[in-house]
Amino acid sequence: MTKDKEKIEWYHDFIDRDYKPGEDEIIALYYFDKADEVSVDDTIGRLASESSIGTWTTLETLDDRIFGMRGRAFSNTDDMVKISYPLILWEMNNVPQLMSGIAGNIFGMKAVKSLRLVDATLPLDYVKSFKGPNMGTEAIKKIFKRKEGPLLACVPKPKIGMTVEQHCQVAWDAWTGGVDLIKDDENLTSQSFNKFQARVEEMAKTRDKAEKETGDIKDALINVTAETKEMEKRTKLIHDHGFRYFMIDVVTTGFSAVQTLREVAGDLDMAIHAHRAMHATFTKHYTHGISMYFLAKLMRLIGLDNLHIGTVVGKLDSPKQDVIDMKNLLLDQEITESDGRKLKQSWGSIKGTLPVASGGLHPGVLPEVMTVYNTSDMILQVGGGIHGHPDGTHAGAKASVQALEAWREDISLEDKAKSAPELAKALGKWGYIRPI
Ligand code: RUB
Ligand code: CA
Repeated sequence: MTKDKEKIEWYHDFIDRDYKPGEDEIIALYYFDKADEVSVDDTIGRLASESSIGTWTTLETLDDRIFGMRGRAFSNTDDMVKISYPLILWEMNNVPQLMSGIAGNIFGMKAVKSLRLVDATLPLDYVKSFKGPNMGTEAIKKIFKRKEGPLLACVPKPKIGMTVEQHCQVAWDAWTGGVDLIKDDENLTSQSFNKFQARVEEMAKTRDKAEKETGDIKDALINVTAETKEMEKRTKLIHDHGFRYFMIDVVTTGFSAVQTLREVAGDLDMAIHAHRAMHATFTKHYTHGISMYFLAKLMRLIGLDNLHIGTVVGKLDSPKQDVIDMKNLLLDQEITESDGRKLKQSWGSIKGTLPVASGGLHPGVLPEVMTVYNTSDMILQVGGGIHGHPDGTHAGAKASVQALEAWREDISLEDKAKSAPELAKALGKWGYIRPI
């Protein structure tokens, strides 16, 4: 520990390249673009210091015990660094506190022009303090009584503006066309034209009718996004109307609210659908922010049952390797390190989270998405690709189901279309376009 009183800076005391972190430590991986006026060591020392016990100057209040808790930059290149943190720094079952540390002040330091939290290994002792998903991948069996997925969801479009009556008509058309889940869009909550309680009540009636009509189990992803106490009330209302899922915009509501609603989901034995609207404000650029990969890790940890992770072929950013990495992160129990992309992670007994492919999908690209995901433990969400069908929502839903049948039967969409007129019409309008 630094005893030199004249010395002001002690950042380099947070660098220890001989250090071998224990299995019980959190290890964070950052990309950084350092400021011109500092060295790489100045930078990584600052990152390890400000994210753990340190500040800009040596302290008379520091003792060896506290110094022993410091973050240590133990491995780095000119733009990547791994920092280890003893578990004592972190409160169990408290994601906001974790992020205030490893994604807090350091992002604002003058020492970095840009900074990105790429991933962090969370030790099993920390992971075990969280519940994980209430159902996750088991929902396919538990709710839909099916041995395997994928589940097919549909979001009514126009995304907001429809009355409850119009919303339920679209839901009926999609449900009876073969869709399993009707998903509210991320910015539909309880506006004057579509009040939450009325939507829940009418959707329950529509669901019951659709189940009778089709003989299939139907559910909905009704968006509870609001202030936290209000979300608890809305979730209970959804539960009281017989739905097993509810939806939260997890980024705009925040980690604390999501942890609260995870408790509610456990009490009511429900499953949570996580929409990630606003994530791209900090995940999009690979030189700054927090990776979607690490956000996905936090969502499985807290216990979301479904999470949007991208389509590769659709309208929203979703590079193929990222989607595959996240799909594996959400479904597998053991993750291995891939240099610069992701760190190792054990999940213990935490259930898997169902990955959701959504955004610009239509029947012409569904088999391609299934090939990328290479698992039936997933959910496909199609909005415009159903409601934009030339013959309307019901035909659009049937065309999506037919495209999935083609994938299962391992035949081309053209061949399937010969006996599937709705699919033929969908291919006639959209072909195999990849919308941007
Ligand atoms: C998709 C949609 C979802 C996006 C969100 O509608 O409404 O909000 O999938 O993006 P459509 P992501 O099927 O009409 O494009 O899934 O990447 O979070
Ligand atoms: Ca949407």
